[in-house]
Amino acid sequence: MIPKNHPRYKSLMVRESLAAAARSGLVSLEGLAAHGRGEAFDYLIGERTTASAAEAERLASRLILSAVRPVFSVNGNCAALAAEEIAVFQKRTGVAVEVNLFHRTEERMQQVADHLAAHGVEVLMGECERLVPLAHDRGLCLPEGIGSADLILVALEDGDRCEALRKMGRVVIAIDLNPLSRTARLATLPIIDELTRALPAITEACGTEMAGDLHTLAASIDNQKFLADALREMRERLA
Ligand code: PTJ
Repeated sequence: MIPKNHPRYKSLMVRESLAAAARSGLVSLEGLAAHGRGEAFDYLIGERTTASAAEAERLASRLILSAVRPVFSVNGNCAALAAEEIAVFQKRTGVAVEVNLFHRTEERMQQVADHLAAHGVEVLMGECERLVPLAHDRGLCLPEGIGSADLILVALEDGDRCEALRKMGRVVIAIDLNPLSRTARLATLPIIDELTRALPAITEACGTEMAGDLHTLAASIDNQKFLADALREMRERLA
């Protein structure tokens, strides 16, 4: 039992719920390590949304509003941390939600989809094909989802998929607390913020921001600036 007045109450509760999700198989054991890495970077950035991340979140909402086929790619960690926020985000934006797992089994795919559906998310389901050229299972996706999306929102993953999607001409928004990760460095737009802070901020901005031409807008984004801003914030806190 974690006392409510514990100074790290929220963080400990999130850990506890992720540990339970790992025991049930919703989150992979590796996902717990990924969460710990995120916690460390969140500490460094001050566990708050920086002005630069808020700007990225507004930009993200413009990109999403400008996309014709936006898809949110959700893994076990995302589903366990933010199913409710994903449901609200989807209702506001109409974004398609597809489950994409690194530690993929058909059983886990269904488990993540069921968890999202139980929180009101409409999950795209069907026959996956290897449409993203990757040797591992993140390459498997739905032809009517990530396979034909013009914009893909990814969160809490570091690896080669973002690079592959960019090479396919897709716009990629990455929510990732680690500004040094491959995914953050290679995304069209990196959002260096915690998932459950970033998603509501993007949802809210969708109510005020305007759509434009997706690729013109994407080409105008300086992703290095957002990475540099986050690294500067972290350095300042360390100094
Ligand atoms: O559910 P699966 O099978 O698809 O497994 C997911 C794994 C664990 C494989 C996936 O999440 C992963 O590859 O994790 P990585 O490589 O550790 O990358 C996760 C990134 O997300 C790291 O850069 C973390 O800093 C970051 N991160 C962790 N928690 C959060 C976060 N970023 C934003 N908000 C968080 N809550």
